[in-house]
Amino acid sequence: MFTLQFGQCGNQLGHALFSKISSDMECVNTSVPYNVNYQYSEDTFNKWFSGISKEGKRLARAVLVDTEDKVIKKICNDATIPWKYYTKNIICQSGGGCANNWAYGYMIKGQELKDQILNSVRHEIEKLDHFDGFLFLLSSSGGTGSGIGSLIAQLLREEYSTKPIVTTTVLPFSFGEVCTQNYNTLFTLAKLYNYSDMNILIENEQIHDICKNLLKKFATSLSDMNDIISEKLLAVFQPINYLKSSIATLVSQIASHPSYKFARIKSTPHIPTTYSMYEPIYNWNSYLQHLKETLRIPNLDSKLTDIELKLPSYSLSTTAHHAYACSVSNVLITRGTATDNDPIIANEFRDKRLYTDWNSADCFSHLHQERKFLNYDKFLALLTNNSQISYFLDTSLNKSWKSYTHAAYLHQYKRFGLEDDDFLQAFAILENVVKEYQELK
Ligand SMILES: Nc1nc2c(ncn2[C@@H]2O[C@H](COP(=O)(O)OP(=O)(O)OP(=O)(O)O)[C@@H](O)[C@H]2O)c(=O)[nH]1
Ligand SMILES: [Mg+2]
Repeated sequence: MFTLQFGQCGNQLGHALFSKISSDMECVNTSVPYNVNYQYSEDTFNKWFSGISKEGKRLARAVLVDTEDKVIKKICNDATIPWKYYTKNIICQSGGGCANNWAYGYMIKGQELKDQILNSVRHEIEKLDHFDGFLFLLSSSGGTGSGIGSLIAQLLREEYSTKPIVTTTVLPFSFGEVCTQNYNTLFTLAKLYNYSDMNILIENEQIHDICKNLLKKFATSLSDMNDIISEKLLAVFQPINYLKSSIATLVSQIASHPSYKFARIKSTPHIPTTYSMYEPIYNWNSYLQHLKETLRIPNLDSKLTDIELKLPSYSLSTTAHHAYACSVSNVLITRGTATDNDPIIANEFRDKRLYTDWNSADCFSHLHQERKFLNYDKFLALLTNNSQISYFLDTSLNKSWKSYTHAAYLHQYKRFGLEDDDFLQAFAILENVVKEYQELK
């Protein structure tokens, strides 16, 4: 895996991700024999790191890009951690950022920095015997991550046409942030739709609520949120002991149809570290049921609680007010020990009624890793490509369309070379995506 971190969000999230990987490698309570854990640690190292520094720290296989140096300085000066970045892979200007403007990132700053970024990527890849794929980390609503990230996805797609590009796109809060965020999200999602193989969407608003409701963090910080997002990503991407878990296989299981390339990660349990010894321990079946309930959608105008914000024991209404989203495909990843008394039976997810009828053969797979993840007795993630995605996209699209019809803020994009045609093309791509997801059955 080759990680590319863009902008404030991408870099802070990347830093949290590598720290979490290191914590996972260093867990003592693994519940597997020494040799199995050794293999897991070795696979983890090979997947995410590409060497050891002179001081004995793991060197992350990552390239960092930003157009202001505040965040990069902060994350690279963290001397307390057992890993670090290669200094030559840090591509950072000390300017004032891309002013929350996708066009400035894509048309101007991206053009200035692209050769340096691509050279760092090529240099890292030359060192590898086997190269699995790219993982992009960025937010859709600033200017650097969204604009430069989009450009680099496009250029890497041309240069490495057969290598999977997985993007993780952090979506903004629905209110209270900057006025250009909906246009930036529009352009980012439209570009990545063309150039990435699978785009994992993370909603900041939902992550914030997970921190508040499940971790009981009443003053949630970005760092708390990045911890949760990292757990979600790693629950999917940490090693699993079969070939099946390569990035290419995962992408082909989840996003094989060119019209449906968006995915989300539902995961459980997320528990406050300080209280974990008092947390109830559930059996696998309760967690599986809980994850399945996260696929519920409201019927008609009824409102639905987001099940990911609840504990598994939350008693669900059994009245038939809710249906399940229609999935293109789901991959369930379970981590921890299963026993005869507490087996993992994933049949619930094989229910054909959860899936679109044209993908029924390959719609579901289950991967398991005995080795505990981050000291959790059990941890589960559902990588899901389903119709729920249309809700966010539709809302965001409507907001940007409304601004566009009032010609609001357009000059900020046109002054960097974008034209009405670029807006209309991006709207057309995403409107089509929303329609395809809404029509899933
Ligand atoms: N989850 C999470 N979201 C973040 C973080 N930092 C910023 N964001 C979100 O990202 C969006 C802003 O994008 P940034 O990443 O700050 O922008 P940028 O890519 O640096 O672009 P410019 O600053 O405009 O050059 C907002 O929606 C923030 O809520 C973070 O560390 N974690
Ligand atoms: Mg920034």
